[in-house]
Amino acid sequence: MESQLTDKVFKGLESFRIEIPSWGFANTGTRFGKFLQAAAAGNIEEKFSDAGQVHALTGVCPTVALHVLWDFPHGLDSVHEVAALATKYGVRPGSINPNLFQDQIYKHGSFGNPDARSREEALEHSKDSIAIAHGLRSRDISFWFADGSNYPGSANIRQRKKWFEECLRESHQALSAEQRMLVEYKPFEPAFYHTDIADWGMALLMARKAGPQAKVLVDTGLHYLSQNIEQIVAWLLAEDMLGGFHFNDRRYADDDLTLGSIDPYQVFRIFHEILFFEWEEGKRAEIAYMIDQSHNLKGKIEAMIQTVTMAQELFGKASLVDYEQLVAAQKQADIVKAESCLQDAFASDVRPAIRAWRASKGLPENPQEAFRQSGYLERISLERGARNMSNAGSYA
Ligand code: RM4
Ligand code: MN
Repeated sequence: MESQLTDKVFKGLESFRIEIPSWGFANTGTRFGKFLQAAAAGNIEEKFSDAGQVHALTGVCPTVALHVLWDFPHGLDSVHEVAALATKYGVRPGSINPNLFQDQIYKHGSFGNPDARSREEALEHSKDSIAIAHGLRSRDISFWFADGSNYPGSANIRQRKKWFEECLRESHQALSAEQRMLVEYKPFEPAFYHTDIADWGMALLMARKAGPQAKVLVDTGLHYLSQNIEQIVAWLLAEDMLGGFHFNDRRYADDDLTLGSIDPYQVFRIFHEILFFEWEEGKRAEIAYMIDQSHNLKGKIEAMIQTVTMAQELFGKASLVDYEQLVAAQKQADIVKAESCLQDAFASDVRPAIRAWRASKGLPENPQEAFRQSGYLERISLERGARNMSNAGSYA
């Protein structure tokens, strides 16, 4: 690759960091069962240890997304322990995810629940999550709501919208000046008739009503098939309302497949819209890149390294788009030339440049191979195996 292009890839990689989720290291399953892995993390210390490995080998995952219910067994009182573990394993707490969908009180929703007490408890949990984030100096609190209904007529859709607005506004008031509220959306599942925040437009509206520190979070797996996600990204950027991403890939719905495994060109196009925006505006977009995947068959740490590596490749490719040429071609309505700007960048093999960048940072050129050589997986499989394999959860 020409040195000018290598420079572009280096520049892109310098700015690219991606957050990994604590829940990606735990044993998870499908609706039908869990297939256990001996090496899975069973507690917050093990999750930090595994995340620390991914960061040590890739150098680009300095933060870990945490789920309040799963990672803070004593709520706010767990903050010190979590902070100490983060220091011990060389990664920082990242976005804090309230859990407003698992407790029994959320059977009919959280902020949209017709029962006032359930809404109050949801609000309490939301404020606790914000306080936890504050205690850990985490900037982002990511809200995802499972709220919705399964049958026509069973929910007052407009009333629930009002409750959502109220609760989000009140949560927003609890934010400190440097914190942000990210509002995620999902078209369906677990609700199969209506979902309270079902698409980016609803999330945008809710974020606007919540307050100035609220932005939209785009989870790439949570759209209807064939939806143009990069257009959503471009519009949110133009409105200064894009807060961050949950990256994953899918073939059908919320499949949680590893990023780029099905449609790498789509991820490239998303990165392109962001980098093009930054080039035109001459400023960085304040976006949190996060992974939201849990792997039930692939090895968890390997899958995470594979995802991070793929994200770097696609970001590196998007960094190669020649904007001067692109803008000129767009102006002249030269469709083929404009399209080629993207296709040429996408077709470029950036892997040698990425390996060189890693070497320049003292990182292993092939993090996956380095992980396999490290012996870490064998060690944790032995240490955790007996506990993990006897712990077969049943869905029946
Ligand atoms: C949802 C959504 C959220 C995640 C939960 C567990 O589908 O993607 O971000 O926290 O799953
Ligand atoms: Mn998500």
